[in-house]
Amino acid sequence: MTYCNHSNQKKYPFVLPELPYGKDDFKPHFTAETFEYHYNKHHNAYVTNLNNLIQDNKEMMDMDLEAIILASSNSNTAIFNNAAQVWNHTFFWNSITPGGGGKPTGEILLQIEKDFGSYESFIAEFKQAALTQFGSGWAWLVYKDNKLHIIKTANAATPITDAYEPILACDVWEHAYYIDYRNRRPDYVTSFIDHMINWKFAELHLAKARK
Ligand code: MN3
Repeated sequence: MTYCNHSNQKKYPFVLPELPYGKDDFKPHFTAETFEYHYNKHHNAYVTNLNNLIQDNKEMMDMDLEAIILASSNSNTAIFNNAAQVWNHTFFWNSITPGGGGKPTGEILLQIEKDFGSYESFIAEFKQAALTQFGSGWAWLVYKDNKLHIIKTANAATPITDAYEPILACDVWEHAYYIDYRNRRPDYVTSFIDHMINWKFAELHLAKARK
């Protein structure tokens, strides 16, 4: 089983996946400089590190990225951290789209209203998770046991090791917002929610998770 066809990669050598939009497309919420650091430097470094770490590991060289994440999660911190960050970042870049955000429609809205009571309650809970993740980490909308949940993970930790189906990811590492928002994580999270969320991507994953 694959959690995300966009984020999983079949085998070594792993690559930096292309962004599904231009680096200038999110202004003023993200500038091109944010992408130059966050994507071209941070995300790319995880890819390079992962390839270096498994280049002599015959077994892992034939595994897909998700299999490496699951296989290393309790046994090899360096491989896990880099593999999970390659996956998490690819999922994150797909979780945002230019002109996105705001209240969704359709199936995803119905499921949000069923599981959180209202869109407003969902936003309040998502913000709470994103703002209370101490230090580096992620806020996630996930699906498990026929229900949406909001969770947060520290550092490279990823919901797929707990068999959650990821629906949306918000990177709350300082490197995600420091260039455009300095230390104002709340303003970044508000921009993410109001102007960036890719609800089509979320709906695709909701449909997949329900099967
Ligand atoms: Mn990041």
